[in-house]
Amino acid sequence: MAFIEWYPRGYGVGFEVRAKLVEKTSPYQKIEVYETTGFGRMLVIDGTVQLVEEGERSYHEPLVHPALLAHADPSDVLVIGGGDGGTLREVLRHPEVSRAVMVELDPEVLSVSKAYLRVAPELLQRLFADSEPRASLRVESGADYLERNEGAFDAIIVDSTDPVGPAEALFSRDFYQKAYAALKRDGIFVTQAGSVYLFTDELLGAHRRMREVFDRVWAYSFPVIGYASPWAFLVGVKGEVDFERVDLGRAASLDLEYYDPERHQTLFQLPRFVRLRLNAGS
Ligand code: AG3
Repeated sequence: MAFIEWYPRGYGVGFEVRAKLVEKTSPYQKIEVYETTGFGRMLVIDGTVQLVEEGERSYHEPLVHPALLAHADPSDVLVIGGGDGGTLREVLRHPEVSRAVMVELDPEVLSVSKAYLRVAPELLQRLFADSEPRASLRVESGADYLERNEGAFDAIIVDSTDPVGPAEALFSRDFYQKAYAALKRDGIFVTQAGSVYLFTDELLGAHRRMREVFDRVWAYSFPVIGYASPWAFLVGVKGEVDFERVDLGRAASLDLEYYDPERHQTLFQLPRFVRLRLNAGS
């Protein structure tokens, strides 16, 4: 048996699966967990692969660590989405982080993740019990939360689904403006931004809108296990944060598996036509 996620133009990314462990339909989306034969359990939302247990770090590391290592002192961090807990787990590996907030829209993603995924089960448990000393959970829309928290965060990390349905708003100019306002004077924003080859137009659109809002914007990519790779990420900064430099001293104690801070520049390697289109803003 196989599960295949179909991308545009008949491009599929598939896994051999043994069984479907759960399927739930929330008011927002359909959530499924499969047992794969080679990569542990797999979380699927609305037919799109969110993670495989044995490979999720290839997404969570490049989403979280470049941004936090580029910021001089990321003490207040906001995660929007990321209900499986993997992003927050990586955030909390930074001792500089004194307060992290995860804002997830769909409580069903949280409970399915806690019950079925071995990504961050204890962390989710502690969040539910409000007993995680450095982190807290809010179940609501990220945009609403941002509006009430101007100037509050050093870093904002968006771990969303694709820009259709419930996550579409997280790629709008209006949302980027709210995120910019929720950053402190010097702050960094990072978001997953889709498949470089298969969602190129979406990537370019998000990049263009971010450039209208942030002081500086960078696009980068990483090969993620389970997605149509390379996968794109977009960073926007406010004030004095240079995303081309990361703190290698702080990086050394993180013991990373995928993202290589010593080779930070390789993140910026993009296919030439994509780089040219990003630069041209079209
Ligand atoms: N967030 C989803 C990234 C987008 C995946 N898209 C796709 N497969 N079409 C991942 C959640 C992990 N914390």
